[in-house]
Amino acid sequence: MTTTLPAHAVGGPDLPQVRRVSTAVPGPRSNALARRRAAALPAGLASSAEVYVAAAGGGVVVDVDGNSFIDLGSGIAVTTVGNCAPAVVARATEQLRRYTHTCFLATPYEPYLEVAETLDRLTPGAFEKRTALFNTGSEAVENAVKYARAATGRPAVVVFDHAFHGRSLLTMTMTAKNRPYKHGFGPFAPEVYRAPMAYPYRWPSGPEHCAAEAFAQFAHLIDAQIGPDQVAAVVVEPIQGEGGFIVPAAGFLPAVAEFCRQRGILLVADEVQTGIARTGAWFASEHEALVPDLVVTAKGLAGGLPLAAVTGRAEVMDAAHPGGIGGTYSGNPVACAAALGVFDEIRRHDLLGRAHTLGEQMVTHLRAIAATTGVIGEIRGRGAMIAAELVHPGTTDPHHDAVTSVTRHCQRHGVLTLTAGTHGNVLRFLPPLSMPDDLLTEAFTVLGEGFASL
Ligand code: PLZ
Repeated sequence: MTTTLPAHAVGGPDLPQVRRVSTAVPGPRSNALARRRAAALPAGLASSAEVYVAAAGGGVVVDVDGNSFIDLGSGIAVTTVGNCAPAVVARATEQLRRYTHTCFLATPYEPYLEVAETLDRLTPGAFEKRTALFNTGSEAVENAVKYARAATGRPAVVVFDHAFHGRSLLTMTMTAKNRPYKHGFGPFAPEVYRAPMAYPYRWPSGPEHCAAEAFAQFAHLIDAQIGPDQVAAVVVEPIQGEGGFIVPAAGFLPAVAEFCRQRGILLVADEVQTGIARTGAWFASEHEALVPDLVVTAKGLAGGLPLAAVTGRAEVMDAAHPGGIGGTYSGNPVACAAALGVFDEIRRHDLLGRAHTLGEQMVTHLRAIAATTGVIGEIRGRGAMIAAELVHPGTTDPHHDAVTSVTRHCQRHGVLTLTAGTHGNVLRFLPPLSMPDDLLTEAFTVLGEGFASL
């Protein structure tokens, strides 16, 4: 049985930009697909929404029952330039007609070079750089560690509390949270060490001590416990994504960077969630003038096609021997063409500026909601990467149930949101930058009603 799609099931910005819920959520067609799913897919694959997609574009996702949802998730920070963005569709379509794959390791092609040249130019740092392409964020993080080990000859990797770096063996090990990511999947990879994150809202002695104390503990871990000459790399998200949009206390990341520089430890910025215009800069590292040795990108890079990259200092990237790095699909030509379309869209529509504007609007809406409820402990983030951490009123105790109930309210009323945080108590907002102002306002009105109904 195949579900018949609604007639308007063509995505992109021409999709009617409306919120419309005309069935129960999920509707009958989504329910039919859910029954097929239960019989065909394993339980370990979970989805946060119960509706199945027919088309998406601009600021909406339309489901197979014809309901139109305002999208505050962008497929987990991927469709930053909008779903089916015109330049992405045009470039990818043209590429699909030429060749779909040759394998860059077998017969190379120009679109790969163009993506690499662009990232070499755009990433922080005036030095000579190189870029290698991969398929997923996990794969790229894993390869960044391979480069760092090859270049330094050292084994250890230092990561932080609340980090998310992926689901492969090494990157699952680097990820902090046990459930759902690690539970039952060990043993884990060796030589991964974890330092506290400078998380101002939850720093025990108060936010004003956060940067200095977190840095002291980080330095102690490396200098006293691991040994600085054993550490290949420190891998850090400039704003932690899955961890709950934690913006490290000001000054912490620059101190970490200087510490690494003095000890020959490579600084790897995992910009998989923050990179490519999301925070109002090409890279979130720029907000604190951080110049990482290696930058990892994925998600927003190719507008929804699987593409990831490691960009870094030429001498580090050239340390891995010829043939030591690769993969059958890495840097697929259709995904590369899509990435070139993403760069076009960002420039053409000043999406860095748009990320700032959307972010300011979201913060304003959230502050208004916070004034009417006791459960918003903190509003934080940068650009179009904004979150609200929910707590039991009058405390900082995580309020997971409030997140679940607001999320459910939003979904039933035509707004798709995502959650995050080690305690699952963070609502995160990642609208596509193609979101019209009025739709964003409408989404936050629905969100406010969700809070009011708690
Ligand atoms: N690094 C900073 O945010 C992916 C995870 C979804 P992949 N985040 C979404 C899930 O539950 O698996 C992510 C990230 C950061 C690495 C990754 C991993 O990227 O493309 O999912 O492998």
